[in-house]
Amino acid sequence: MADYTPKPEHKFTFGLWTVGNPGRDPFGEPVRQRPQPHELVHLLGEVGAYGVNFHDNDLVPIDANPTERDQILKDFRQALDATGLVVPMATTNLFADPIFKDGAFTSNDVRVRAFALQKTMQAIDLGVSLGARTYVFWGGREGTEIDASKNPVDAIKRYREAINFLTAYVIDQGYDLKFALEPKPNEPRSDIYLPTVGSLLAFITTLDHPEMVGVNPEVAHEHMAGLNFLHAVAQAWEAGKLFHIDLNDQKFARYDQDFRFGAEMIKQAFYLVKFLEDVGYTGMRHFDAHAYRTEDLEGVKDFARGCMRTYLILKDKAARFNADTEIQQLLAEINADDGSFSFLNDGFSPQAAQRLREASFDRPGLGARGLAYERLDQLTVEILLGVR
Ligand code: DIG
Ligand code: MN
Ligand code: MN
Repeated sequence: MADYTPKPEHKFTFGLWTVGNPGRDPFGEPVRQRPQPHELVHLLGEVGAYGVNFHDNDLVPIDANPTERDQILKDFRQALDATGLVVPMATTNLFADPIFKDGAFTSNDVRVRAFALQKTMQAIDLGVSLGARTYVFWGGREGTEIDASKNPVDAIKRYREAINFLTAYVIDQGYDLKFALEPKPNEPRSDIYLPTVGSLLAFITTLDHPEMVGVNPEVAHEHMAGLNFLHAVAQAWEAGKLFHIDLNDQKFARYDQDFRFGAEMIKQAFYLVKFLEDVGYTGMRHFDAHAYRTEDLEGVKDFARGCMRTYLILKDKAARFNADTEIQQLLAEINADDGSFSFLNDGFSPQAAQRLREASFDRPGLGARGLAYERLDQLTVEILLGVR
């Protein structure tokens, strides 16, 4: 029987806000106690995680006094030492406090924008002090309910100014830190700016230091937009911008469900794991998800174990797919190339254009060609069903 036990080399990480989620939702009060940060580190150590991430205020409450802060950080560091967990990523909570009700970096109030920058600088310092090398920006409140309130061009410019200011701050501090921008199309705002991976990849090219900035795609968020998550991740990877990834699951056309990885759309989860493993993605496998509201603390541990176990099972399925001779034979046939158009491999040249003009094609024959995708997909499904 294959071993699906999580190990440090798998780089599975969770945010404090995931396993610490008390189960509140818009229609109900918390159903679980929120453990202390150091207790959550021990919980993650118990289930076999590699690392733990946090928003500044997941770790240090926004109104904590210096004594409380010092104690929290002392306990947190002791738990990291005791469990061996690391802190690969940190981020700022720029969405919970009422001050951010109309945005943080894109707020119409310059005082709010300035406060958001100050808070983020302090949170970057905190994250770096605990070992973070990746810094995530999720602009949950950077959006609108009414577009009369804000010119979207101003909003984009303000977001750019904030990221430019903060990359310059990181350079000035000499931090070894990269930024990963996380898109989401809506919720909590009716519409959120820069809503998809594609939007952010375009935005990054307009920054002062684009080399420091990548994306943090989340399964649920691209699904909320009705998009193919694998395609979004592949474009980010191909652009050298897949700096982090938020794994979870989600029914299409629903609110942000942040379900356990693989809980809803197992085939999409398989293609994602296959991609990450095939291309040799070396980043964190971060689960930005939380347990069902029905669960107690033991259920939260089941949730965390399930995220990691499903990833490892799908990694094993991907290896089976890659080793399946019938599948690989089909793929070889589908992608067969007799080299007769290799003169196009180097792109345009007058010679290539001339040869192309002279080429003839069996258009009806090419149109009639059977591609055996039904067979290929059935074989894929049978691997997932465990009969191959
Ligand atoms: C929500 O999907 C966001 C926040 O939880 C956090 O800022 C980010 C970290 O991965 N994901
Ligand atoms: Mn989400
Ligand atoms: Mn996320």
